Amino acid sequence: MSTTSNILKKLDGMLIINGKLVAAERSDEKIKNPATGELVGMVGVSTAKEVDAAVNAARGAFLKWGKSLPKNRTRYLHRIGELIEEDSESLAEILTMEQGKPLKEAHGEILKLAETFHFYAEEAVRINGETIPNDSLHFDSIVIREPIGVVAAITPWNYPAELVGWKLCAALAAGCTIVVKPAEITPFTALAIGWKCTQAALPPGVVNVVTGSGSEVGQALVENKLIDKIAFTGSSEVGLRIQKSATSIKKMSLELGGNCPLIVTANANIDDAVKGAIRRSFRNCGQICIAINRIYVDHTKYNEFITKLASLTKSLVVANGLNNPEADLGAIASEDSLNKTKKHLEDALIKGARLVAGGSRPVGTELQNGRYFLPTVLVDCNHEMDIMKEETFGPIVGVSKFSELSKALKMANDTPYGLAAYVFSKNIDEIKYLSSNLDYGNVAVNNVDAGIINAPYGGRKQSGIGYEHGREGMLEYTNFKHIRTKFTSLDGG
Ligand code: TAP
Repeated sequence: MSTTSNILKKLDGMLIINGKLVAAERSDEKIKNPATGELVGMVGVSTAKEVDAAVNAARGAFLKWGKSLPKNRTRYLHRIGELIEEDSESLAEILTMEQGKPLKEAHGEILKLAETFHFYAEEAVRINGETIPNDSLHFDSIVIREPIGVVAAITPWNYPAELVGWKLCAALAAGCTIVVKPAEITPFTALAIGWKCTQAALPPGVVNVVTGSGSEVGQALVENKLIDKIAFTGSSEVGLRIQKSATSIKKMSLELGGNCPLIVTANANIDDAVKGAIRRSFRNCGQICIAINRIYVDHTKYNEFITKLASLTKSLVVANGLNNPEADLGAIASEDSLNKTKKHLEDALIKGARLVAGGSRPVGTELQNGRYFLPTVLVDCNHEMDIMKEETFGPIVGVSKFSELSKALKMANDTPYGLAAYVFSKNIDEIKYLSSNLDYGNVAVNNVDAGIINAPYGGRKQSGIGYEHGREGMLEYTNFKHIRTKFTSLDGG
């Protein structure tokens, strides 16, 4: 039996509570491979008692972990990172089997997860405080940072490794303990990460994983009074529900949806812009919060851009990501994403858009049982169309032309979201104008990789509150404490 099947067998129907894999009381939830419809495994539907056990374990573990030496936390985080690297191929297979993305991409995600462990291992020893000037020499004020306590991490299915890792690593580095609730359709990657933590002999209770639906298990965590912070990534709709439904005061970071624009100016390198658009519209089948949903192209470059975009899109390979590790697109993870893609396509066509690539399921018997859709490009779009206003979270993009840069900027900002925006231009004044005025937490210029692990990453407006990545991502798991001390002067001053 392969290592991957061994790991899956070990995790089947399990939860991770207090440092142990424990069989869930109820484990009748089927996880199916979106590329084939085959069963990947059975997963636990945690009961209220199991959720409480996980939270209590994290609460108990916090007493020691929160006071542990930062350099010890560094050692554990590096060790887990190493274990993940050692098993990266099997972990990537598990990710592809439950999520559908091509194996090469899944492997890249697992390696980035390991990098996150190493990054926060180093940050753990840099939680510095401050000294504050007082109005008398007899007083000293210092401000220190202390870990918040117990964190509930609620994560989506599109990046099942990285989105757990950003929370888990930053929380542990800061001295918090954690209960992770991954998305119902991609639980095994999170369980495998939790299992790696137990293999690294992390003290029991520091990392716990419960599985089951958001409305029951996620909501139970939100309402649990022993949880000090909710670290959530998911849709704006669920983020708002979580914010409204907490029954006690808790810290929250909410990393939510996006509707990200790309502006291609008259001074852009069109080949680079097309390549960027392809990568950020169709990678992971467009199921990424920073996906390019809508593109605005200067009228002088419009025909060249759409011709090249359509041609390159048609050349992309859609395949079962396990058998074709290098495919450009794998299966779509969620039925909802597929349905929304079709709905946005239909809506745009009715309202006058032109279809220049994709628009249907790919053909081929190998793909017939999977959830697939061809990467799709719609041109001549406008803001009457849902595709230009709502996040699709599928392999489709809308393109529109503009004649004045100020109008392109206005359209790009015409959204309740504020996660990421993209610009292609070789003109320094255009770059300054757009990067200063785009109302987004992340702006990428002449590239489409808006996030790096050592820079803060977060949205504004309906895209959320709080930051992940970087030192800022770790400080989200700390509280300030001001300590003001009065001294009696020994020198008579
Ligand atoms: P959601 O449906 O919002 O689900 C996210 C998580 O919340 C899942 O674990 C879900 O559980 C859980 N959940 C659902 N209802 C809940 C409730 N009432 N209380 C507590 N938890 C609840 O999002 P999704 O469909 O998985 O992911 C796609 C969305 O995530 C997109 O909008 C995307 O833009 C956003 N996203 C944002 C970012 C950043 S960094 N801003 C990154 C990735 C994705 P179940 O799925 O098990 O029901």
